[in-house]
Amino acid sequence: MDSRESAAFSAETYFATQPAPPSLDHDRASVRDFVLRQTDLGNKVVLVTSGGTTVPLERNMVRYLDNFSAGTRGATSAEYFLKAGYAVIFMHRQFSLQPFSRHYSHSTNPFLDFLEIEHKPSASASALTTPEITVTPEKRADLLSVLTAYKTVQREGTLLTLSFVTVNDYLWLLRAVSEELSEMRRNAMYYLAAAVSDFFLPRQKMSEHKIQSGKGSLHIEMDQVPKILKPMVDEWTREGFIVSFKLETDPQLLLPKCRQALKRYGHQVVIGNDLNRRKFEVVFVSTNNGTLSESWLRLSEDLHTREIEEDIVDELVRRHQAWTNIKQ
Ligand code: PAZ
Repeated sequence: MDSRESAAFSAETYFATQPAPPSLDHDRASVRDFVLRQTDLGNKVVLVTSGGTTVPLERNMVRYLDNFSAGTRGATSAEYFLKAGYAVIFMHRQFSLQPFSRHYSHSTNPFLDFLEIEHKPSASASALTTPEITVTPEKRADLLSVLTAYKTVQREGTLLTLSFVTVNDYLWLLRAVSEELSEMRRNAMYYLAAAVSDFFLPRQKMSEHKIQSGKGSLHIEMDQVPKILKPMVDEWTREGFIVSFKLETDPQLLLPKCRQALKRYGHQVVIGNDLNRRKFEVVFVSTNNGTLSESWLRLSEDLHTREIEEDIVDELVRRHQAWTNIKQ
């Protein structure tokens, strides 16, 4: 296959030529069980994708390209969807942020700093004191609220967590999860917040072993990752409510790119965000009776303790409700 041919991989060619990850059947079965259970319980289900995908450069991988994303958007949104009564399939990049534990990330808020060792006096004055672990008093209220929500979700079984690393893992898993979730028809939402690589190296072009540095500079020609929103809308999901994200760094490009995506794929909502403003400003682009509608959602500066994902999720829950009310 020469590079010009392969530059236009369709989704069909992609899945016919790239290998499925070994965990795929197991993950698909767990999604099937989850969907059945949530259907019985009468819950709506949202698939949240989160974190960045990698592109390995070698089969025995030493080096890879990575995509920017800490997984904050996905992990935070998943929590608000759970709070709104949704069951959540959280499909995230391995080791990126996760709902609930994200509050105690080891780098920004190390949980060990929340704990104290107390030496309680023993019954007999001569015996050694017994050390006990307690929570720092000023951290207790926050921890209790996160822990209560976490335990409730665990007890109710409303969160299923799956992981990916490479863009190949992501594509195979996304297709499998979407097909299983499509059983829920309009009660399913797809919230695609992961940062997915646009280019990849097909397995057939990958060096088997570590690329050697002796030959001077490195030239790699990558192929384009297929635009999977098209088959997702047309084939993998049935009447599901699909929300994609568009990240740009040039503010002039943000709206045109969102409009283009909506027009090209015909799904329900594109949420645009600028890299440097994404924590306090996003734009919803959708169509209303064939007319393009754009609405900005901004956190005002005095609300810096609020998370924008709470407002994003509120708005989507409202729109999804309207979507489920539409009679076919
Ligand atoms: O994970 P994070 O909070 O650091 O970043 C979230 C995001 C910017 C990756 C997400 O909001 C997004 O825009 N995802 C889609 C990226 C894309 O255009 O492919």
